[in-house]
Amino acid sequence: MGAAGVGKTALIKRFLQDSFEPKHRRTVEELHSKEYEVAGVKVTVNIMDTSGSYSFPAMRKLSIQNGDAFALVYSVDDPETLEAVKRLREEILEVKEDKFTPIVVVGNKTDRLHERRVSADDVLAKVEMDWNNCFLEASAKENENVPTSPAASARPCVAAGRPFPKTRVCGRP
Ligand SMILES: Nc1nc2c(ncn2[C@@H]2O[C@H](COP(=O)(O)OP(=O)(O)OP(=O)(O)O)[C@@H](O)[C@H]2O)c(=O)[nH]1
Ligand SMILES: [Mg+2]
Repeated sequence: MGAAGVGKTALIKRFLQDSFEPKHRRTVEELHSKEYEVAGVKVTVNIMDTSGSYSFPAMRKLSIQNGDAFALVYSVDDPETLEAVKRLREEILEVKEDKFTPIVVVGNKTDRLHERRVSADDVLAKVEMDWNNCFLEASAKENENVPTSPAASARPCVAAGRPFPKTRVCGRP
C-alpha cells in the first residue's frame, strides 16, 4: 500500500517477473499469486497490488482486513508519500487491533540520487525504534534490495544497504 506513483506495482513486477515498466499505469486493484516451496511444503502467496489513486476509505479498509502482512511504500524523493505511510500504518493498527501485524516500510526509487528528499536515517529511526517494524530502501528500476521471497519480512533487516546485526529480526527484537 502507499500513495500514487511511489512504485508499488513496479516493486511487485520486479519481484514476480524481474522486469520494469517506465510508464505509470494507475492500478485499480490487482491480485497476484505465486507458489513457493518452503521446507518441502507448497504455499501460495497472494499479493494484492492496491491503488494509491483511487483509494476510497471503504476499499482501503477491506484491503487491510483481508491482508496478513503489509508492505507500505513511499518514494524517497517525496516526503508527502512518507506521511501517507504513517497514516496507513495508523489505519492498519486500528483495523487489525494487533501491534504485531507484520509491516515492512519500503523507501523506493533510491536510484533518484539527486532528487532524494527523505533521509534514510530518519525513517530508519522512526520505523525500527519507534514502530518496531522493518525498514528497507529499494529501487525497482535498478533492482536494488527488492525482496526476493515472502520470507523477506522475517529476515534480518537491511536498511539503506547496511546490514543489521544477524540477530535483529524485523519487528521482533
Ligand atoms: N526512478 C524510478 N522510477 C520508478 C521506480 N519504481 C517505479 N518507478 C516509476 O514510478 C512511476 C509509478 O510507478 P508505479 O509502480 O506504477 O506506481 P504505483 O505506486 O503502483 O502507482 P498507483 O498504482 O497509481 O498507486 C512509473 O513511471 C515507474 O516507472 C524506481 O525504483 N525508480
Ligand atoms: Mg500501481
